[in-house]
Amino acid sequence: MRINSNSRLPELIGPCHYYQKWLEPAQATELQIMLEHEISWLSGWVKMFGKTHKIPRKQAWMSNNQAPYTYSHQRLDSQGWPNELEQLKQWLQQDLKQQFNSCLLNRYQNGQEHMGWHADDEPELGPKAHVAIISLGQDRDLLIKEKQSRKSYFSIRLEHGSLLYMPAPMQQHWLHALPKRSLRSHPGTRISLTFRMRYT
Ligand SMILES: O=C(O)CCC(=O)C(=O)O
Repeated sequence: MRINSNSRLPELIGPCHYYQKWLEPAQATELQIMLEHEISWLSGWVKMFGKTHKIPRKQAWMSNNQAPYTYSHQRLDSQGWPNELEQLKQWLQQDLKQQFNSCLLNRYQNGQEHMGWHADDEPELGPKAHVAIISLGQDRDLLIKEKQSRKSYFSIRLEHGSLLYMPAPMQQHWLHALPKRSLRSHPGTRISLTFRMRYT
């Protein structure tokens, strides 16, 4: 698998850098099929306002030091890095000149599965949190809005094989979400690989 060297220059959208064809479509498809079969995709529940809710997507977690990922009383244990993801991590580090040591994987069965507004600003990510999202499968929209004013607002179409880089200090000032879409317009499955650098 090799990165498409024609699309190394990102498009700047709000506080993000978007690389439309960071992976060739055929490479991205191969990777998606591998991940569908070789990853243990877990359903999870979170507690909010005293009620337990099923998380509307499946997840998996990988970390260099095997540390688990925990949030809202949910715990994901680290799975081993498949060679293909280890390779992607190396390429990201070369292209973005940043280090990554963990990856949260999200699997959205179709447009009905989603992720609410949040920032990736957990203390473990440090004050300069940077996150890189590789998208595989069904195109989905990522919405971004300013935390304070809620006035600046962007929508980014995350395409098959794309890379969205969210550099520091974006997580301090912006929220992002992957909203629900209709089954008719978004029938397919999407996997996102969200690479991070954690300090615990
Ligand atoms: O699936 C996506 O692209 C969004 C992922 C995300 O926001 C996150 O993992 O924090």
